[in-house]
Amino acid sequence: MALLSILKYPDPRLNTVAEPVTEVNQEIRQLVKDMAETMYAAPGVGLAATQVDVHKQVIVIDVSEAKDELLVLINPEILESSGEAECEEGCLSVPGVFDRVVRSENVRVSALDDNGNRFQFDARGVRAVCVQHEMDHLKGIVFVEYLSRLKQERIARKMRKAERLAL
Ligand code: K1U
Ligand code: ZN
Repeated sequence: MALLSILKYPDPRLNTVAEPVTEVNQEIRQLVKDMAETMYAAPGVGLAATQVDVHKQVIVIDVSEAKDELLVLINPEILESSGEAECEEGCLSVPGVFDRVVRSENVRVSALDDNGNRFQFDARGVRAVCVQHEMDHLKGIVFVEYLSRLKQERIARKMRKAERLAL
C-alpha cells in the first residue's frame, strides 16, 4: 500500500472531469487500497480519485466512528434526491477551510463495488453530504466553488501562501 499525495486548491487539475472505469481490475483495486490508506491517514471521511490526480470515477468514504465501514464507489450515480440541508464542509484539498454548503438531504446512489458488482443504497446526514461532495470532485468541482467570488479569492490566496511557506 502507499500514501498518495493530495492535490491542493487552486490546482487546476482539481477541475478535471473523471472518466468512468471500464473494468474493475487489480489496478483499480490497488488504487482503492491506496486511496483508503491515504484517507485514513489524513485523516478524512472521504476521498475522490481526482484529489490524488487520477481522473477515474473512484471514491472511498468512511464516516463511521470506528473507521471500520469503508464504502467504495466506482462509477457512482445519484438516482434520486430529496430535501435540502445546509452543512459545514471541509476538504483535504483545502486544508483549514470549513464553510456551509446547501445539498440534498437524502440521496439514493447506484455504484459498482471493488468487485465490479453494481449495488444501491440510501444515504442521509453526513454520509449523504460526503457522497455529494466526493461526486462533485469527480465532476471537477471543489466545494469552495459554491462560495462567493470574494471568499474563493481569499481562500486561493491563503492556499498559495501556505504552499510557498511549505517550500
Ligand atoms: O473530499 C475530501 O477532501 C474529504 C472531506 C470529506 C467531507 C468532509 C466534510 C463534509 C463533506 C465532505 C474530509 O474528510 S475533510 C476532513 C474531515 O471532515 C474530518 C477529518 C477527521 C475526522 C472527521 C472529519
Ligand atoms: Zn473534498
